[in-house]
Amino acid sequence: STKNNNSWEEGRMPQHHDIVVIGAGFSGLYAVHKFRDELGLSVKGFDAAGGVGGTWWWNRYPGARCDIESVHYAYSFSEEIQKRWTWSERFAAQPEILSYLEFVADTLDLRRAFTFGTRITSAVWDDEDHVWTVSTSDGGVCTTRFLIAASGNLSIPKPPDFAGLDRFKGEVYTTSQWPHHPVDFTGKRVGIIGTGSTGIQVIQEVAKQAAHLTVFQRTPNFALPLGNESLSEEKRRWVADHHAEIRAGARETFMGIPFERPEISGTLVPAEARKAKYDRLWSKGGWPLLVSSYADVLSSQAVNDDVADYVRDKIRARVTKPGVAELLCPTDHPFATKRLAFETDYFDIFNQDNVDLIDVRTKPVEHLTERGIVAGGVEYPLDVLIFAIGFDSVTGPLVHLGLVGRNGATLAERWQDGPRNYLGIAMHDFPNLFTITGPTSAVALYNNPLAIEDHVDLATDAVRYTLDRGADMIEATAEAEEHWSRIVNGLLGLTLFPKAKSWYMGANIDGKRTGTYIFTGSAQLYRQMTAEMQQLGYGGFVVG
Ligand code: N01
Repeated sequence: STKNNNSWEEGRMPQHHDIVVIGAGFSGLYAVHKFRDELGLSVKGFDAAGGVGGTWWWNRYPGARCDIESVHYAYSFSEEIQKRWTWSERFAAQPEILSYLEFVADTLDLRRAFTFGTRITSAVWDDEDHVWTVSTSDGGVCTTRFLIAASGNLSIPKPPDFAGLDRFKGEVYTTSQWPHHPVDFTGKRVGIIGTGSTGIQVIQEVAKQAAHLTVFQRTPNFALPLGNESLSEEKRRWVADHHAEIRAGARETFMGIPFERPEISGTLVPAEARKAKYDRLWSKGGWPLLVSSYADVLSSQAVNDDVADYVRDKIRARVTKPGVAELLCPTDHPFATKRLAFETDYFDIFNQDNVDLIDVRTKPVEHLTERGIVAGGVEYPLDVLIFAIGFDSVTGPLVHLGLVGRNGATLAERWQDGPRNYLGIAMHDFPNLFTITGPTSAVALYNNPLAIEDHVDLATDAVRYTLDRGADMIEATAEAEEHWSRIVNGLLGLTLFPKAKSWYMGANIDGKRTGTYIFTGSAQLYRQMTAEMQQLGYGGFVVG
């Protein structure tokens, strides 16, 4: 495969590395550190972005913020990093998280491992030499013994496919490809398509500035109060100094955040007590209403309906424009089966005179004109159009790498009927490849920095295990894949998640097969299963 490559034709052997890491976000940075600084291997990293940060490099839209508390949305592996960094808010905004990742990269001297502004165009397995041949968008080629895909779950934007988009004369932005200069909405008529986590964040900011905002909503989402606040100097210091204590036991919980965890079913609790509990959890802000309410909130329709009713009543209490509150109440999917969104004044902004909500289920977007959007036969004139329409999630980032495994098997073909792998991180016929946060690994419902550390630790251990045995190849067996897929399908089947048309289910992209994309067991269960696999001497893998 390398023989067609330019550098090969010029008679130069492609450069060889022990490890190639794809991505310089939370995953890729930690992977470089582990493989280079702990295992002492030669490591080369690539990222399409202009710098480190991954999702936090790309998603610079106004309002971008993490909805996991800053103390938890951080690495845990280094006591020094935990102590030296302080967070200014309970929930950090994008610029601060990006600065944090830059700080980590500098502290550990990680930037020099990477070539930025460079995409992987293909990676082809060589079954004779047991190496991957990696080609990049700058025309480069290299070989590597092990390939670490740290390309994230939400890094391939869903392309907007609205008729007439090229005719529109106004400004067009996609939230995940936001420009690096500030965008001024003052005096402008802005339209936003998409009301997921991203849309809900950007809408709140634009509504404060724009002359007029039109929100084109297809599906209303459950959005809970975030409860953000800035942290005093004293609190910041305290949090940094007590990091370990605050996070103790986090990995042994459902989401990797030490929330109180109920053991009881909501069906066993009288209505009044349920309401009192919801009130208490609601006032905490963030995830507790989901994670700390009842053990069966994601598996019992009745329990889920009860929480959903509670949230809908909260929406109705805030939205005063006639008819608008009902349009903002989610009714087509159970609570939290689409990823929860979080807000501060999202529902209130719809009471403003300069904000309109258009329901594109009853008034579908027909096309764009030079002046704006035509929906339901009405033209909405716009100066600015913002797409917050999501991603080809979970599998998209891996399929886009152009992976070709043994015997020319492409990942795109292999996953036509949905992803198949072992423990979410390895695949049969794709040896020496580790997919950090891969499909069906514990990540969508597991606090990502900890999930990432777990997956990278596992990949590092697998490589060490292989090399320690004098071997140069490790591969998941087809039987292990089969076994894993029965487990993850079974777990998903116990939940209400299949009832939503969500990215969790692969249902947000036309033509994509819906199915099991996420691990719906707990972080704790996933960790137990991977630990058991390791104790069995890499059970389900062949090392050779
Ligand atoms: O994307 P989404 P996102 N016409 O897919 C709508 C993470 N995140 O970027 O639901 C009209 O959730 C679509 O409508 P529908 C988080 O994991 C985290 O918002 O398909 N509308 C939906 O409303 C999150 O889940 C933070 O009917 C169209 C929206 O666009 C994930 O990223 C912040 C449409 C897409 O919602 C993705 O969130 C932000 C069409 N043709 C994001 N196509 C944190 O705080 C799509 N839509 C950590």
